[in-house]
Amino acid sequence: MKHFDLSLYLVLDPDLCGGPEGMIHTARVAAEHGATMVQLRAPTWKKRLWLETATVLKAVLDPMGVPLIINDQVDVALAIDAAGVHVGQSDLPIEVVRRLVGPNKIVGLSASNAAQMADAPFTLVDYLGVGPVYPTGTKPDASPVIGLPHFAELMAAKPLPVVAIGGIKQGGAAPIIAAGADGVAVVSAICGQTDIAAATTLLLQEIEGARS
Ligand code: TZP
Repeated sequence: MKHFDLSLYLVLDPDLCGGPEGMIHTARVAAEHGATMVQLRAPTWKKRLWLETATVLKAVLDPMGVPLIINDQVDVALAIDAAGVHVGQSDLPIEVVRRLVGPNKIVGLSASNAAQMADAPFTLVDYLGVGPVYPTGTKPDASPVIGLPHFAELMAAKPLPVVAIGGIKQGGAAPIIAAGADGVAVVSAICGQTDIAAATTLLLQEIEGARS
């Protein structure tokens, strides 16, 4: 049975986290302090580095029960038996991804507007990553900012569990949960922070506070 918790979803970035070693350290500390999922995302990497880093990340995260999701590289996800894959609108089509990974892996899909959310093949996808909700400097080619009011409208009709992404910092997570998201995905709010443990704990407290 697939089990996952989108509450606080860390997306690792090589530049912001300090390369593979920094990513592994960040993932370990964040998972120890309550991050519920970790995604390896490195659009410029060669495949060998993907494989090596993903192998270590899985060894770190598995004992803590934190699923490792691989961005885009379905072969790497299969090679290391990752918990799942996350793909964007221009990556392999979901039908192909699901055929390759089988029924038991977690499959996430990025969506940045109502049409993409409505078009998501919801029997084949486990969750949607919706954003950018706020302005972000982390992804230069990100889609237009959705903004909180429209994000709340999108949440009213969500066909699948949703993790919000894009510019989410302390203070920005609670309104997203209040708007109906199942969790928040962050890069720079954790990656590169001087106190990763504190950054993770504070975000988690904010998310839990918004739910209660
Ligand atoms: N997809 C949409 S926005 C984004 C990604 C990968 C970057 C989010 O980074 P940050 O630092 O949390 O704004």
